[in-house]
Amino acid sequence: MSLLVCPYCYGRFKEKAIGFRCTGRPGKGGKPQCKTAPDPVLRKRLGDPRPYPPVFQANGAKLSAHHVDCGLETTNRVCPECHSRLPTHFGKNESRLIALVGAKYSGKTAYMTVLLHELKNSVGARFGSSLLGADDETRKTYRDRYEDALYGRHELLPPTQTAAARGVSPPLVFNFARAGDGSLRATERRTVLSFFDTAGEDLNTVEGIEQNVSYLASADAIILLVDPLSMRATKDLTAPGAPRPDASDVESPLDVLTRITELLIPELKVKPGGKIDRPIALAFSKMDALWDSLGEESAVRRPAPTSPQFETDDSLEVHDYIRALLDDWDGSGIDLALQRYWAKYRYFGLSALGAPPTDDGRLSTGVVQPHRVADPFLWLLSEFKAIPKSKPSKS
Ligand SMILES: Nc1nc2c(ncn2[C@@H]2O[C@H](COP(=O)(O)OP(=O)(O)OP(=O)(O)O)[C@@H](O)[C@H]2O)c(=O)[nH]1
Ligand SMILES: [Mg+2]
Ligand SMILES: [Zn+2]
Ligand SMILES: [Zn+2]
Repeated sequence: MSLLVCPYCYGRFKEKAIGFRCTGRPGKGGKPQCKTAPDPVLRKRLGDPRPYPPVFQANGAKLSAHHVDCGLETTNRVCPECHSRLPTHFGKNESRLIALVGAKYSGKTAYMTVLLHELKNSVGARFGSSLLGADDETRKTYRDRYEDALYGRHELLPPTQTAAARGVSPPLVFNFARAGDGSLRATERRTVLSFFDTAGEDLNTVEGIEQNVSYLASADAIILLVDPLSMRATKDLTAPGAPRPDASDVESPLDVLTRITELLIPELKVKPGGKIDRPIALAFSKMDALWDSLGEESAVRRPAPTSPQFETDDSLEVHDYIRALLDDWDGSGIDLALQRYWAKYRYFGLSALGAPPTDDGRLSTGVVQPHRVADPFLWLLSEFKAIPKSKPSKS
């Protein structure tokens, strides 16, 4: 049986190794109540210093276990590596880790915030799906730190702190659920999703890379966000007033792609001449700043499809369009690298905000107007067979 991967620490283990955390309720049959205390494992791995009842080992393939000390049954299953509480039915459902990476300032935090918002709302309506934070921490952090800023106060989010500066911070973990075939006995299909908001700089430092290695190597798929404005050739195409990154400060998209590739090849034991067998979505962010340079009829400017399946033809048109743009933007090295080292890749063009922000870090139109943000994610879900996809009309 294949190993499971913890959505919180990316540790790998067998289902049987899953641990249990006692409920901490008063004992049964004259047995004492188990005491709560800070859990050194949880504190070390995820920086959580709060007190919890003890963890014990039992058959992790079962959904509950009896704690001998207090005689009580518990359904609170925990990761053997970091002691995080695992999502309900973990190990019985699909669990997919999608890594979101990109250079500093490429738009990762804005993208993650808007993507999750879209998954809850418009994508939910389109696919009959729901997205719920898997734990209290995720629900609270997403709402307080991300959603309220962008959707409530219309402010951009501050640059993400590096791993070294912020210490450990757990990823956001969600349950994506979709009703089955619509029949009466519709079974829900659930996918556990884990998002880790990396700081772009973390791809530059040794500590940062170490943290990212386990994250990237455990991921089932990668979304690599690329800021088209970081490519020199787009300078004259950028809408007037749209902020551009300081070229001396950000890494080129090809450098980031090369680094990820070099990191994964040994980690995944790719044979010489072989390819990395994880799908990678290379998504150009901030396309709003380049609207006017794209043809009126461009597939990238077209609104995303609304049908309850992934539209393959539409996606391939966007893919081809971006590939052609890459040539214009002196980015053909990116395509060569993807062809050579990655078994499955696709290009996307999107905008999280819909319009360039103001200089003082606010939304210029006052509202978030996302464009095609869910595309890369839906492509990956369709690759995982978590949502249906249409057949391409030409092959
Ligand atoms: N035009 C435009 N600009 C965007 C968009 N999303 C983000 N930006 C700009 O890009 C800047 C960086 O965005 P972030 O989301 O903080 O980027 P990041 O990749 O998380 O950056 P680090 O955390 O420093 O690695 C923002 O301050 C915005 O100015 C977008 O959809 N359109
Ligand atoms: Mg960030
Ligand atoms: Zn874990
Ligand atoms: Zn107990």
